[in-house]
Amino acid sequence: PQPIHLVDYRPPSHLVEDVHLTFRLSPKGTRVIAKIRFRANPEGLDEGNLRLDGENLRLISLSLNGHPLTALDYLLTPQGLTIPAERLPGPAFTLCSEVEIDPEANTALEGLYTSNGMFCTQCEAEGFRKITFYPDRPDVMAPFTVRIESDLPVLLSNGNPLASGEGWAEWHDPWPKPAYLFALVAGDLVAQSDRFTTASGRDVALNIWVRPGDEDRCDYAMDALKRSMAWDEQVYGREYDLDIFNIVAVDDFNMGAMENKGLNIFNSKYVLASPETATDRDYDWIEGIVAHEYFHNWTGNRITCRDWFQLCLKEGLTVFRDQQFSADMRSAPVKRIEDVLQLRARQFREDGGPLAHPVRPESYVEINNFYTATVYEKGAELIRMLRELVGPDAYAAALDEYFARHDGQACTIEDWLQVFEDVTQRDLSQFKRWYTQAGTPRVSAEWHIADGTLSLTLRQEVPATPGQPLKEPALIPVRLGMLTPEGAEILPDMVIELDSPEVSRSWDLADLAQAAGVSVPQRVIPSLLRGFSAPVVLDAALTPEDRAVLLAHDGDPFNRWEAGRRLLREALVADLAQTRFDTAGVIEALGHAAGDTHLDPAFRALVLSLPSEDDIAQAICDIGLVPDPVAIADAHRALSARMGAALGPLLQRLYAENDPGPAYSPAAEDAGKRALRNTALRLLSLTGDLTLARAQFENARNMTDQVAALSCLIAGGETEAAARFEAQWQGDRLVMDKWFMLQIAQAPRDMALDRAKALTEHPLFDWKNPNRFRSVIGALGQTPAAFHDPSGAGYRFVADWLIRLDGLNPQTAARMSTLFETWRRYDADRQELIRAELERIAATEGLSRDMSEMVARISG
Ligand code: HT7
Ligand code: ZN
Repeated sequence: PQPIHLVDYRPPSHLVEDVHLTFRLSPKGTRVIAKIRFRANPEGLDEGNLRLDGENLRLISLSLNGHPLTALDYLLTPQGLTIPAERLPGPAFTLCSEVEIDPEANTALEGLYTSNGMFCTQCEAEGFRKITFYPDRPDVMAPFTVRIESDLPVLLSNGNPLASGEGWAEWHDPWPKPAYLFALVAGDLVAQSDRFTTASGRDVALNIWVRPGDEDRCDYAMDALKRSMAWDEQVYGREYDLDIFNIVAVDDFNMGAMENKGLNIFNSKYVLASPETATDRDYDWIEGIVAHEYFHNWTGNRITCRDWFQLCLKEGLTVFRDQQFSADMRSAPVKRIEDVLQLRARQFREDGGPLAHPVRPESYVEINNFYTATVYEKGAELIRMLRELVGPDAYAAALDEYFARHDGQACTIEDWLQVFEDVTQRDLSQFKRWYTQAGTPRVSAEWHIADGTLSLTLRQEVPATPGQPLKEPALIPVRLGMLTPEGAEILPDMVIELDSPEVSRSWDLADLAQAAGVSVPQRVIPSLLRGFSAPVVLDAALTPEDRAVLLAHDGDPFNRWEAGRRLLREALVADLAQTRFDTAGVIEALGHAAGDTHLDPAFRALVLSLPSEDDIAQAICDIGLVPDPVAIADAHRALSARMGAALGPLLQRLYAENDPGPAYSPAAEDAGKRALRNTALRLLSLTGDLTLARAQFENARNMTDQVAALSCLIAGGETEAAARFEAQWQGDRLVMDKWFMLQIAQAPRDMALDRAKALTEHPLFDWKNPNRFRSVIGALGQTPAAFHDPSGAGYRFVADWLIRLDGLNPQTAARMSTLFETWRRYDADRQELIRAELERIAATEGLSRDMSEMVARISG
């Protein structure tokens, strides 16, 4: 297939006035009758043919203005249907079509499909064309009226309910929307219901629809929804705009959730929670994803994307908004650290490898492959930087103007930046490079004191990425401060705009000292990139002693944590590179921070947690060495055990003092205590003493504690606990996903691969369910020592399963192929083994467009 290019964008030849759809639901043969009123687009540039997308549709009948069409009147291909301009009756006309589709055979989970006897849809990005013939592109927006005919008791679609009767229901969505936001659900469902009154007094019915028996697991999602609605009113002035808001939980779902207008559809993992079955992490995810999908109502639905190249317009902004929301609901510094951990783990990895692409890509073969960490997470970082650069008030004014100017439109990044330029009178052409240039910029810093003057020089370099050998300097906001060796802040917190390859600043040190009320220091310690003010890699020649000062005293909590994290990374790298390092000193400094009861327990838990094995592999690459995943796993475990031993009494105390008590609350305070307690438990257990873990496993009253204890026991080689967990939870799909995953991810490294293989034989291994597939095959791929087993058996295992899944569900299979994206990091033998697997996948007959594109890009 040929790539699609941004520069080739053309406005549609026809727009849609309105759409009426009738669904006669049947699992193997659903009839879809569409009545669409078209009008010629005055801005259309082509010859005026009517081009409709359509895939896997059995055409039953077609008529124009009531006159049946014959096969001579149109051109039908596997991609769609075209009616030539000369066959159209004029600029405005009504097209009626009837098609038949097979939801039960739809294993790709795009379009209309069945899951546990219910019907549901997933239309983003291009699933609507599997439902009916339509201009399936986001710049065609229309109001929809939908009639559903089925014996199933609950029949839902977008918008407000119009009417219903025995075996049918009608819905009307007055807000013009692109087809990707269409949704339909029909099933034997029950709702947990509530109400919300908007700021202007609109009474909104809220429902969360689930399978019977799950209704008591919806409290937290409902609570998160109401908080999201209130927050969007308070912070962005955005009110909900329909009489009803429905959420439906589905077990078989390719991603997390989908923001269909008025009818969000969720992977059940991100809706259902009870203290016994969900961890604190699950509660966090639910809160964040419910908010994210709700916030799309304005950033995505009311204002949508002109074309899929503009995906970051809705996704980057909505991720930023959900990050702000979670920061307001919980600890802002902890949330920022967690977001940066994610960004580095997923986006930096992507940006530094063969899959690097700009936040706004310029071409794609399969758009599903571009729902990436770069579009989402780096896209959110760009909004954060923009806010940092213009200030919070101008940001708020620009957002008001964006909503006022573009409501009801399908927009571009140019439209977005224009609003900021107009509101702030600032030229943002350099900032725009963040959208068009791939790669993570590297920022380096040098500083010195001479003749009483403190000088700081910042330099930037944007690395070459596939297809983009040369880069222009980015506009990088570097927030910073300076500390004395005693830990006093000597420079007021400020932002330097690094807008050229090199920027220097200098200050009179005596003036700074006087203003800060300290004596003039001999040297200073810069605290750079505070709050992680830009998505860059920072190189600053700080000594371990400097970092220890920052860990103990930095006024910026992010950099405080960052200092400890860098120390741990350096300790691990030194161990692997066999260089000298004062690891004992690092552990002691971390112990001080972790023991500081003035600090938030959640923050202290993060201070005690080690960089991931994947981070260490990257750090080893960064110093020009070849990482050995097996050695990294051993070093990682050894350092944890060493911390457990050296900090034993402190960890015992943290464990004892941070018990939130018998009643479970998912709120940040209690969750933070559990995080600290379970981090202590982990380090203690890795010394080989499993006494505490055994006791916790016996007595756990919530899933957070049960999973934490089980992880320690599996890591300690105990198999009995896993068997008991299985016996307890075998009837619960979501909990069993955890069981499958933990047995691989926590296994002693030489056992993980055999475990994964054995688990694929387990009667509950339903590989067609994306969550279960991810919890086994994905878990193995994310367990570096097993995946990178020198025999190549890990690569073979993953490749075998990707080939198998690709035949059924290309989207989920292709996403998981990113497990191979870092292949160039490794030694020649491993590279050869991976290359052979990639070639084997590429040579598979009938390989999907999704997977072909991914494998070609990864292979480079
Ligand atoms: N906008 C949605 C992205 C999406 C998706 C969701 C579920 C299944 C398939 C999907 N394809 C694209 C989710 C979001 O960003 O909120
Ligand atoms: Zn989104």
